[in-house]
Amino acid sequence: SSLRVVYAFAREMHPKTSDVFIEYGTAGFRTKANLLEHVVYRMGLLAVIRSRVKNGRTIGIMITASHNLEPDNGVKLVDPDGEMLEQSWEEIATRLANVSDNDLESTTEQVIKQVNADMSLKASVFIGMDTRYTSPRLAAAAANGVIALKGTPKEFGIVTTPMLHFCVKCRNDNTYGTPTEEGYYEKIVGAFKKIRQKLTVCGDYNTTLYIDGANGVGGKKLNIIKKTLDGELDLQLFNIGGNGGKLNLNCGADFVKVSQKAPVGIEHVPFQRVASLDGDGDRLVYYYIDDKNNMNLLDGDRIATLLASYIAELLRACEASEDLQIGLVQTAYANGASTKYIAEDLKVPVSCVKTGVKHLHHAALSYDIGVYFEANGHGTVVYSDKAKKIIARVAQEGEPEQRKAAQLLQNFIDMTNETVGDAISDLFLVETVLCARGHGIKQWMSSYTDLPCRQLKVTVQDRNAISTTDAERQCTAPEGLQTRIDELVRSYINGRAFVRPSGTEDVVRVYAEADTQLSADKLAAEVAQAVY
Ligand code: 16G
Ligand code: ZN
Repeated sequence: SSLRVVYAFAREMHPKTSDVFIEYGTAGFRTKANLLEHVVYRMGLLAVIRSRVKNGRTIGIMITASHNLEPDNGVKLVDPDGEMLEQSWEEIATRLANVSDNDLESTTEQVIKQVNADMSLKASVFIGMDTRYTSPRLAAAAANGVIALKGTPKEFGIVTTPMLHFCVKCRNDNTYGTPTEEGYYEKIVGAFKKIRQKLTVCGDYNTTLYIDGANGVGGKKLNIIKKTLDGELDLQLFNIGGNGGKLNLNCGADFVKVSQKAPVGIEHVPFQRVASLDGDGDRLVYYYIDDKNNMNLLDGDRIATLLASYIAELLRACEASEDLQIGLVQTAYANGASTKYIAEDLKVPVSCVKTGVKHLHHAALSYDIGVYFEANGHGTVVYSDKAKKIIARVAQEGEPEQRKAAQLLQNFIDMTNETVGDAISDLFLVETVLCARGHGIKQWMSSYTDLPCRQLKVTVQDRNAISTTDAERQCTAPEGLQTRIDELVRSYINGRAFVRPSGTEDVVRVYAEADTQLSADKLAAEVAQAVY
């Protein structure tokens, strides 16, 4: 059959060159770029099958290893509504990635039967990639996989991960926007401009914002956006590639969050707010250096609380807060001080789920308006149809003051990339809230005080020997480890610690917080010892 030719082609063009087992993890497949070509080709095949199971709706393939260093790369699939691949398909993806070239044909047939795909349907696949030099080759392999099963690939070239999610969503639901990079700017940046016309720059807010682009795609796209902003925001871009800056190396959101250090490549001015993006533009943290040269970090928890408190404020102004339940979703990494602030000061319900965007996103959908953020800066806001309807009604029919608030909220919703966490969209949301309140970075920082914390990673023989429960806050195996952690934690004021196997690296992660940095460091080190 013609499919025979396809599999023979795969064997020659994108052969499996490694026997190392690879798994579809928290964020798809991720490893050294030179081990990925056959995997990506096969994800092209799988995306076509998935598209047909979804009646020909478009599926996305993103080539990126996010905040990892340049030699790594990765691939993940995006579902029709712009969400992460349905969890039950992760095992299928893993199976298809690991079979030998000889078994690829029979395994693909098996998968087609198992998921009951009608292979006579049309199939559409959007492919995007980050700035890694290995990405074009991998994107081409993905396209070959799509073509092999007679699907239609559309390559977007270099885009942020959230841009690809956005385009997939728009292609399948044209009420959401236009499925192009320009369509993304039109909707998200357009909404920001509309909102800025309604606000006046006042108080301690100033329009200068420094950007740490991690030498990745996000900074490059902000450089395009910058030219279209007239005075609403004065972006000073650093680490946008060039000048010998290496992707994610000592810069970017992950570096800033984990090391709690300022990135290289930036001219620091005391109290100047800096927005730090990760390599594929789906994470955002802020920081500033103060007059004592101390680093002050405003992480995902801080962004979540800022957005949630502002949305709650607008809902009250719309007199819609009775009808609409807003909630916040975090993970075990959320700083204890933020959780306390949300519950006690904002009085917003807060829940904790396992690490990984899909878990947060899913939990956020259970609220009328769900705000979710990982401490590392990945997050967004999702609005239910009910919320959108009520807000639209108030915007039309409310009293003048209510109407104004509801219209602001509508722009706020348009500015949000609801499909996934998005550094660019989140940046505009944050800047909007600060501007609306006339707040500078110090006022934002003053809402609560973070507990000092420390993250470590430990290399062990088998990280999967560690099992966790209660949203990763407790471990159930190996025996005795949790008891030991409890003992260690008990001797610290405001102590809290947990361990979990990483979903993206062959390590165990340790998190600790306590009343002082010294204590947090010490507790983390002791817990790391206990893991060995
Ligand atoms: C991935 C996840 C991120 C999570 C991180 C944890 C997505 C799109 N990304 O980057 O949400 O925080 O993994 O990594 O889900 P770890 O398991 O290695 O700690
Ligand atoms: Zn990322």
